[in-house]
Amino acid sequence: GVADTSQPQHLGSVSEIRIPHSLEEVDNGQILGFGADLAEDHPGYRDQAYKDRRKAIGDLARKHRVGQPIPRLEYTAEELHVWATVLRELKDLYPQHACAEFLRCLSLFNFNEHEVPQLEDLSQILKRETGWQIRPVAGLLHPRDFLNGLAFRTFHSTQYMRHPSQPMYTPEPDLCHELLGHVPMLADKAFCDMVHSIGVASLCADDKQIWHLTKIYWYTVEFGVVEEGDEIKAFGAGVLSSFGELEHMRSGKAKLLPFDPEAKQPKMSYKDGYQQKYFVLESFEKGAQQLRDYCAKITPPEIMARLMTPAA
Ligand code: HBI
Ligand code: FE
Repeated sequence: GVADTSQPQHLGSVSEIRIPHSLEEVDNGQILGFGADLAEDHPGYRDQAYKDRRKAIGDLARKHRVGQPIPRLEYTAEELHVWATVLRELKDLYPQHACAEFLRCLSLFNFNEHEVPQLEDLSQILKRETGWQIRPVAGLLHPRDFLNGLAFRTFHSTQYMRHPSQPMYTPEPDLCHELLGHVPMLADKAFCDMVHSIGVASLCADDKQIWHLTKIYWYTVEFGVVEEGDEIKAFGAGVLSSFGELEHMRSGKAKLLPFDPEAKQPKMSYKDGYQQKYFVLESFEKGAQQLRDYCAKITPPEIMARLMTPAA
């Protein structure tokens, strides 16, 4: 899975809040986590060619402007090999463990081992299916900016590949995580409604509320599971991208609790070990309703009226 390096101390103070009125006003340049030099615990730390490549791809994202097509990349044979390895490993897990919505959406994208998908093509498919889009970003984005993007039905996605030495691990978001973990569910309308409410709620949120929303995002979009008949299926990107995490979730060693956005969310555990608690949605429709209600409690009516409209 992906380790989340964001911590509450990175958040700006309440007085600095600027409520964006459009996606253009959402800053996609404030990257947390790894800079161009990476860090000792990053698998690419000693690989200058990898660092240069990652930086060049990040620079394209920094130059990208809303409304422009996302630049197409020519991925190297080595990058393609990483993609193919991760895809092969994960696609065998999906039929048994992923929820029906994930499986239905996955088939829309035609992911295969012969080419690395282009963000622009995936963004077009999302626009058609749910009105969502992808905006490229150079790395782990500040939580406030990342969540604000969701209010404008936009998912900020990295475009570089994880380091080839560890195809099943990355300490930061990378293309495999975004595409195999996040992008499929964004073609499902009820899931999108749920995530959109998290985004709208973030617009006027103070730092404490941003931190609460970050945890809500974590326990749904990253590690969420959903009831399906008398089974529990996964839709969270972090669960679906890790065989060990899937086994752990189903082992009975972890607690399965009903999802409640109003409740205090437990501390996120990351880096070492699996989640101790997973939160179960009754359905995406119910989750969307719960988050809409939460959102309405912290968001002024005029912002609700302007943004909580159906996707075009
Ligand atoms: N940035 N690029 C990127 N991708 C993510 O998945 C991501 C992020 N920033 C923050 C974040 N996810 C979440 O952990 C929450 O802070 C919202
Ligand atoms: Fe993620």
